[in-house]
Amino acid sequence: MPHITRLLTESGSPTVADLVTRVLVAQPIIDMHTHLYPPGFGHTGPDGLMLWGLDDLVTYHYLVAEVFRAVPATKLPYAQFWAMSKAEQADHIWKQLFVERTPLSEACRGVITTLSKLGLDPGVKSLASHRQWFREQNPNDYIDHVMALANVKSITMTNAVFDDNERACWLAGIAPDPRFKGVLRIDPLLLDWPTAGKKLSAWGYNVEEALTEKTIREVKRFLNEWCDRVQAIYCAVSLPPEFRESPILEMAVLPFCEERNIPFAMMIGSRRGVNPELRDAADTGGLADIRAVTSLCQRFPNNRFFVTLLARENQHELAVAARKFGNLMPFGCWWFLNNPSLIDEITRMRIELLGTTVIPQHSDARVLDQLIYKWDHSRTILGRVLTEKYQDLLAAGWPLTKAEIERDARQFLQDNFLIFLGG
Ligand code: HDL
Ligand code: ZN
Repeated sequence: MPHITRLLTESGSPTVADLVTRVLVAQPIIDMHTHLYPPGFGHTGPDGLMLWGLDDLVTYHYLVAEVFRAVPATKLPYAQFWAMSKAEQADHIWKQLFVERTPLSEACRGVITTLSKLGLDPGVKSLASHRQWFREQNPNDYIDHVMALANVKSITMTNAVFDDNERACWLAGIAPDPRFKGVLRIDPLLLDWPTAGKKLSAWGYNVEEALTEKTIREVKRFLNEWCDRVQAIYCAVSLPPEFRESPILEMAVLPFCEERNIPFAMMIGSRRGVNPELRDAADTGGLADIRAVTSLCQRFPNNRFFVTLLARENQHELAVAARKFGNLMPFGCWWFLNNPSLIDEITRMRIELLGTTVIPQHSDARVLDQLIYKWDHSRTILGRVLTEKYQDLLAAGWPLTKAEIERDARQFLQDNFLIFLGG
């Protein structure tokens, strides 16, 4: 009996695609990079860090950028848009991108998928009819509901310690929420050490601009105290395309991460604020230099590096670099790459070069509800790519089993992350 026939007979699936889909849907996910927060960080009003529900979903910064293409600032000035209430902004976006135009973009389709999966009619002309349903949701229970719908078992946060609002929350005392894991995000420390150093001094760390032994010791104390406070499972930074090296990274951060035995995540390629009027949507991306990554992997063999790059053109060399360094873990299709055509291309390339030893996706969700669509869409694409790869393997004579497909799904969607965390 041909292997494919045995596989399908044993699994009771009519096709390989059906079997792969069922296995991926059933596999709980550990989402290794999001901007989500539990309710304790505030879940309403302009300072609430937990974004959730209809108006946050529709005013996602990706959609803000897109609506200013449909109605340019010459017609609706940025200041006039930002003066609107969040509901008024959402109504404007809904009218322009979902009623006057077909919601074909990935960010638009995501809202449609989310509403449909929540059991709400995505074809409404006005959002008003859905607002009552969201008002009836309890934010804490809603987190469980969304995680169940998305089959996400753990949400990894991005805890920006240099953000005054978030830092104040932590200093006021935040009860840990087992559904959320902390990550210490330290962009200013690497991007503008002189300014960051002054803040550390104000916070009671005895540092000076010169990277003296005392300063390095105090920077490590800062990192240690905040990793304890947020219970960070790794440290992270987003770096511009021009990033080549950083003394503070090499003298303080990486030695600290090695001593604490936690990975360091570098997200390289973000060019901040090209259009500041768009606020969170102000940024664009650029080509990074893979040598900045390989140099660190080579010179810091006892450190572990999660790396994601923002330029499509960097993806192949990142995958090749990962063949050279076991302490390099490529992850996700980040930001402007988180679109079906590019997720397909990148995932296919990574599996062909690295097999099951990568982390194919993170959601980067900023609004809780987005977990539903970001993972539904990514599971579909991962399933399509894996189906093709399994069919190729079966054609080569491999006696593929359902248990192997389940093991692979577990590695891709949780174990590769957990194992790399533990070192
Ligand atoms: O720096 C980052 O972590 C990026 O993901 C930015 O937050 C970006 O604005 C974003 O949300 N991308 O999806
Ligand atoms: Zn992010």
